[in-house]
Amino acid sequence: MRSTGPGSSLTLHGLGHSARGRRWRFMVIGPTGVGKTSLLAALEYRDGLEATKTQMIDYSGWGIDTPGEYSELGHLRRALTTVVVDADVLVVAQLATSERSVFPPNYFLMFNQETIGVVTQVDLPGADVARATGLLREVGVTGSIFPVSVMTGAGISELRELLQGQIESSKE
Ligand SMILES: Nc1nc2c(ncn2[C@@H]2O[C@H](COP(=O)(O)OP(=O)(O)O)[C@@H](O)[C@H]2O)c(=O)[nH]1
Ligand SMILES: [Mg+2]
Repeated sequence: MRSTGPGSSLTLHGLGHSARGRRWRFMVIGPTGVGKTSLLAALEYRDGLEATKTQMIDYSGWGIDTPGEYSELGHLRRALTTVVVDADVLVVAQLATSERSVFPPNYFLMFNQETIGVVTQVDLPGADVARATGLLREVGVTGSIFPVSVMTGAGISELRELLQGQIESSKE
């Protein structure tokens, strides 16, 4: 389902195109409440705290937003394996204060796309970036890992720069 939202009016997108001839996209994946929608907003210079519950896969912004149910146990996670074909890069979100991942070991090794990790909400008390990084590696995230907070802005510009760099190289 395609909808219009604040993200669709941005010039940030850069209009990169992948080898398959459509716009270069990344997809943010992770359980409910980890901060996917807030992170996407912050990457687009929108207010990161306006997020409401994500009901559907949202293609309107710079990155593709997914409802947490697609990452959690059950039939919808199986659907994730078909949904990710719309993305060139997978951004896997792990909450900094969580002691576990919702994904099975090596889950992301089944995808051809590059996988980037984000450790979210690192401003929270009890945040453990090393533990969260270990969890992301266990589930098969092989690319760079960014500790981020939309509250403090930590890590946001670094992640944005990496994604913009990928857009630029997708145009070549
Ligand atoms: N303290 C803190 N709260 C955050 C951060 N990112 C998101 N949140 C809050 O966490 C909740 C879930 O965020 P949301 O983006 O909707 O998560 P999603 O379900 O993964 O899309 C919201 O109440 C956000 O305001 C963060 O970096 N720090
Ligand atoms: Mg959401």
